Amino acid sequence: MPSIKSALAKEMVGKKTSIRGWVYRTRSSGGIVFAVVRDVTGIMQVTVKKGGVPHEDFDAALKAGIESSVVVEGEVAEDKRAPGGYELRATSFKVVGFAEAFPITEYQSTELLLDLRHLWIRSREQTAVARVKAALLRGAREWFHDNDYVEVTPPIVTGVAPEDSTTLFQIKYFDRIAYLSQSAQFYLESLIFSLEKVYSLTPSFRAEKSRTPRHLAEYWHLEMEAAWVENEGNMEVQEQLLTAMLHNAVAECSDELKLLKRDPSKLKKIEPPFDRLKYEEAVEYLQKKGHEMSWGSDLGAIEERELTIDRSLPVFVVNYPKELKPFYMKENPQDPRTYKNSDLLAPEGYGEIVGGSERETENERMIAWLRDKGESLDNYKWYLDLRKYGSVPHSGFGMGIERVVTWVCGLEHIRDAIPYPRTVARVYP
Ligand code: NSS
Repeated sequence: MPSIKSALAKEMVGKKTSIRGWVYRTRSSGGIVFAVVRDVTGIMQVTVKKGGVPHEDFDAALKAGIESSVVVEGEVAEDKRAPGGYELRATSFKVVGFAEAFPITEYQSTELLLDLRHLWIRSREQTAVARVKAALLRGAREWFHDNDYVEVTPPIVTGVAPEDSTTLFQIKYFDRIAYLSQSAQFYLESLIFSLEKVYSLTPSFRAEKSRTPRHLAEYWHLEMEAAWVENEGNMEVQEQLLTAMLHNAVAECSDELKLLKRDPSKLKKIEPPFDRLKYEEAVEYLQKKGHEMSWGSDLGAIEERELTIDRSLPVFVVNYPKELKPFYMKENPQDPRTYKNSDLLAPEGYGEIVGGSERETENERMIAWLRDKGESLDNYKWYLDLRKYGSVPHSGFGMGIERVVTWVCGLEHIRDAIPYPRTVARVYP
């Protein structure tokens, strides 16, 4: 069956065609039903005239409320007032599934829309976000493929905590305790000794109790790890990958971006290199702006906003103090108080979208750290083994896909970057 987009064309005028989709709007006056029908490609006005269709079809058109699924046959005609400039004058109007009174109307509370998420995801905004997200991911996969990375499939049920152990989700795993993965990093590290350049796209879990507009309990994590790459090379991969993702989203989804009130040309202008700002310089800048900061202060949402609000390109903050970052990062020989690491911050105030580093290759320092934190070395034995058998300099990073989508689509809250957001307050629907 032809798509709505293909029916909305000058050369279709006077021709018979059929469309199918869902009633988006409907009204009737004086023996005519005007129904706007949507499918994945667009919306089209259908006019159903009493006498122009079989009797039962006209009754069906009168009864078919918003979100009823329909198949319509008719003739395309020009109509300047109709969306897209054309309408379908129905000769047949069949309802496939009647819709009860749709519970979502124009003004609804955020909570209600979250309760009705399974229906709200049909909205044009949510549909546009889903398409932009898919285009970003396709851009990423293509870039990795073109650059000889192998996609791998690490486990989600794990016994290790690469990041903050206070945000681990524990699960009952037969007669033991296991965790939902926070990051595939350690498993990716193990795979570089044979595959050299790997990436994965997996759900990651963080038991974040705080309700913030940029934290989910479950998010999609795009991670890469590569042998023979130092921290600078790691940042170059991030710049190129992100640029490829953005440019693909612009190429595939400029209409969706416009619907979301984002200017595609702004994203198109983003190209490497991105600025590199030392943590120390970031702190100085923030002090000048009146923030109370000193060496060792973390950069949270407020500080990242200040650092990026006036920028149109992403920016790397590099060489964080060790106390702010995890144990697996490589010490910076130029300033041993810091690591060879980077956070990539999105512009316009959005803040962190990627965290990455060169990895420590000496076991001693990592063992000392784990002991210090009271971690069981048994759980990490396999990870520490990797340094014993032909270790090489290597680096990697993790990108929070919903963080990128939030920025690219200009969303106020990260929950709108995923169809079914999981937060401390919500696992329904
Ligand atoms: O904790 S990270 O900063 N780093 C890692 O997990 C590394 N082990 C990744 C690696 O090197 N392979 O998380 C990486 C990114 C971070 O920059 C955010 O963009 C995103 O993951 N992230 C989140 N997104 C949404 N919600 C939450 N709670 C969240 N936590 C991190």
